[in-house]
Amino acid sequence: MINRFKLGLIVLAAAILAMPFGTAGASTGTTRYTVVLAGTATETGFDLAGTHDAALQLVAAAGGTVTMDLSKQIGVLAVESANALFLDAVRASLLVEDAAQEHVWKSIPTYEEAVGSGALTLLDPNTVPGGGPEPGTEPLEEFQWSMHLIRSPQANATVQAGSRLVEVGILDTGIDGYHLDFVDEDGSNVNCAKGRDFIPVGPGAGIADPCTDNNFHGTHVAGIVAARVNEHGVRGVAPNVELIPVKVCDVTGHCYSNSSAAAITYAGDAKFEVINMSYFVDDDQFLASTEFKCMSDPVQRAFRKANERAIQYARNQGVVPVAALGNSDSDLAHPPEPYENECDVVPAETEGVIGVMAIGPESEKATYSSYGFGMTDVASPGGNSRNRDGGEYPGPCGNQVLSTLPGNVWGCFQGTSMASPHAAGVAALIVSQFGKVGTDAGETDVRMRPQQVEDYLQSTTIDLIGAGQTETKGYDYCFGNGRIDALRAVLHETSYEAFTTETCPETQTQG
Ligand SMILES: [Ca+2]
Ligand SMILES: [Ca+2]
Ligand SMILES: [Ca+2]
Repeated sequence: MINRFKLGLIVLAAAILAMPFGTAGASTGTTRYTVVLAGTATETGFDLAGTHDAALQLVAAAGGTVTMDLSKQIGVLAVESANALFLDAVRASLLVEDAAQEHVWKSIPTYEEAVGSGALTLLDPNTVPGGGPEPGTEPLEEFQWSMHLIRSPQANATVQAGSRLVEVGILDTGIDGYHLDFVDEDGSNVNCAKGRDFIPVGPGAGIADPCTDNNFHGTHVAGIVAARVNEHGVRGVAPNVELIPVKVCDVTGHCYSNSSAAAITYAGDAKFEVINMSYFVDDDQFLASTEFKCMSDPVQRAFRKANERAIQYARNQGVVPVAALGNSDSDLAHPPEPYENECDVVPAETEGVIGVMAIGPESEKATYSSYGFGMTDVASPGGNSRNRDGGEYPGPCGNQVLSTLPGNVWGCFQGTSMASPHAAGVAALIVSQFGKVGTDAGETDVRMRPQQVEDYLQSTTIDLIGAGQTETKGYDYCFGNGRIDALRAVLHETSYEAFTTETCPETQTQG
């Protein structure tokens, strides 16, 4: 294990140095496209009405090479082509509903950018509480305000710490599957063999191994869901569930539309119980890419259809999709001019996805967190760096979230990216506690309808009320259904409970 770790660290460092920042193109001379085929979504997949072969012939005749065939599940082809007229050729066919150049966007910083800007701080390994940890707690658990806020240690100790049969797909930059904090006497709870790397060949691809995190983001997210209770580092919300690394974002922090659609589809094929998607668009990098994706724009429409069909497919296969709402402090129900409300943040606003906003240690809205009536489903700890009246939360991370980083390191980071995996972890605890174990094609699986998991998550929250804001009693535009609570969730405790916190920014209208 130690040798493996050292090797991994050296290779990782070399890989990062070799990667130029801000580049995320297709292999030389070719362009990547998303081709959305005409047909009908069904309960089990996508019905092309017998046109599959014709569609493949059409793409080939237009000079395209299919790199990922998702037609059976969602009627989408990922294509590379060097033909400048490829789009004109396929768009002219009735077999094609939409086709566009693939969306690529920068969703997260590189490791160097995050450390350089001070957003990511590494924990000094000597920073352990005076006198050592409390008996029965993890060495760094005292600094994990986020876990205490949602009462996951109590839920784990008294009711449910997660079933190894429950698989949580981490759609991100990969997971350092050899990190000490995922290992106990039963081995690592990161399933590298079931992991997938959907990053296209290119300068940001990094090491093509789902259990090597070429960035840092995926490992931090994964530790929040399921770092083990193993006398190392931290604990996750659901320490005993299985983590599956699925790469959709690369070394440079760019995420790929086709990779996202393929990863969500794969989660459905593999019947993961929960997926976490802590990626979203908040940076204009490509084709005037914006946070909001509009159906009126042909490029954004292809992106949306591919990913929305994938979410629907995955849900039909029993997957609970959980996503970060974004870090631009936007009211997603009232997008700024010139956007209409039909323009969505994808995947957070997609039908069937649990949208998660971020709160700080006092349950206050994190200054950066996006929100919006009908868009926010739950509030979850993501960290909040602004100085509060009461100062910082005690500990090396202050008001940020402490979790795992590649190379047996731990560190502090914040964002709705951190809020979402806390909610995904509670969803995984709910499935572990209330799901039915069954056997499907020789594989043991846990089943619980995604709608029911969502209902359990949302009906056991603690209502958050902005001080003096009567309209934030009950469901509201800012905190959604309220703060997730792991203990109430595993007990299915739905009695009304409320907590009054700071006021939220005014929204234009209610509803
Ligand atoms: Ca641990
Ligand atoms: Ca499963
Ligand atoms: Ca409320």
